[in-house]
Amino acid sequence: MDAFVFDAYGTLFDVHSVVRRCDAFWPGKGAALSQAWRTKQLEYTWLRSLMGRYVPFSQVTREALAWSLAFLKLEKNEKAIDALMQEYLRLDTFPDVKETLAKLKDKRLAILSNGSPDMLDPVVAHADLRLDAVLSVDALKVYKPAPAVYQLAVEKLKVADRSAITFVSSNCWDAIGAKSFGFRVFWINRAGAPLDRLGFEPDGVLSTLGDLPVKE
Ligand code: 2OP
Repeated sequence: MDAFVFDAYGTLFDVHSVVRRCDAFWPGKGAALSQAWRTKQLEYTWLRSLMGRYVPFSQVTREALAWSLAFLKLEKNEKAIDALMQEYLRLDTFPDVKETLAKLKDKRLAILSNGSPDMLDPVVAHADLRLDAVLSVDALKVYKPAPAVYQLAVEKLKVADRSAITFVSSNCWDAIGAKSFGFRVFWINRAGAPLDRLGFEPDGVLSTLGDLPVKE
């Protein structure tokens, strides 16, 4: 395949390293806060796309955190919010990321993410990932799974056909959106979740990134 394109948050970067930081600020609430935050963050991307009211992922992420604190009746502490937002800029990669990308070194590798450049650039630099492109929806002002987002990868990677791209995501709805668009798709189903019923199925469902078939 010509190119491998990866989702960022939850696929290459482990967003739940934020749980520990949440727990430090609100002991015992880290998991609940991290879960509410991630769910609301994604909800806001879908709603803003449908409303035609795009704002960058950094703003969506901050607003989703503010909602989650109110939802869990935790005090709104600007210092803690700033610290948690900073955490997003230095997320750890999952353990099998580096070795998997190394196995793909003769392919073109890219990230295609909802993340805004002010979030993606630092986290990619922090992880020292070698990529041919880091593509943000911010160029289009619309979020995944809008087809235009996946089309961005076709254009920027200059592949002959969208089927020449292998797309990898741990977010089932993103994997299905990419399959609906026409990529070859692997869903990294680390949590063993059921497949979303959205009319399309990934070409493969894997439990870790390391299981990605790198041979043709
Ligand atoms: C991303 O990085 C949605 O988390 C996903 O685009």
